[in-house]
Amino acid sequence: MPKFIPFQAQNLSAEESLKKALELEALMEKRRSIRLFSERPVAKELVQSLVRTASSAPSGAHKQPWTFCIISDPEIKQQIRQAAEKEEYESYSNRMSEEWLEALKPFGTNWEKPFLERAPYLIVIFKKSYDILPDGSRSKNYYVNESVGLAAGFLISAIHQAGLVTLTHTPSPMNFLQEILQRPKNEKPFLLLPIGYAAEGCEVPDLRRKSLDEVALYWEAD
Ligand code: IYR
Repeated sequence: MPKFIPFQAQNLSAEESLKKALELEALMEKRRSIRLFSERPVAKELVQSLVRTASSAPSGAHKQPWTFCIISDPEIKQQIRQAAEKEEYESYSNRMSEEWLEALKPFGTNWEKPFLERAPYLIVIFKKSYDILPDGSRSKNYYVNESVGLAAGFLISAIHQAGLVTLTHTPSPMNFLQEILQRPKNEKPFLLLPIGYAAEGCEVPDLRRKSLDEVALYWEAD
């Protein structure tokens, strides 16, 4: 028999719920992907809290099929930067289509990734398609991409709400992360997030977000 325990509900009034939702909306609207980091240090306990929040995300059969590699060692950051830039150089020069390069123009990105050394922390999220049990046998995980994507979303949201900035970086291919970080074969790199404070005077592309009307459809009773 599954064991069930009482849910600790927040018990907010409708007004309180709406106020909280609107405040969160206004805060999240300020989130931007940032590539220029300040050298201002970040406390390890802060990063650990952000990762605990990320790991609270829902996951298929509650398997939590993820590992968060938390990196502040400058030597490892340098190795990651070198390997990422090698792949990115190849991608920007030969692998990405003209259409893709055109789509990226507004962001001013190129193969150089100085933020991989400059940001005080890098977090590399690995997805686990299965777990290896202590006896060496395999235990299957479910909806792994969805689950790890949700955890990444929780992490990005937590980073922003703590006043820090990040960037979803996906060097491609990224198997080099598996080697540098010596992860076992059931773990595959999913996303790399540099974390820190934004550099003073840092600028971001002048983007607009889709309005609610552009992203929402309704089915309502008459
Ligand atoms: N991975 C490359 C290219 C890149 C691709 C997309 I889609 C972006 O939104 C941004 C960059 C890079 O990191 O530069």
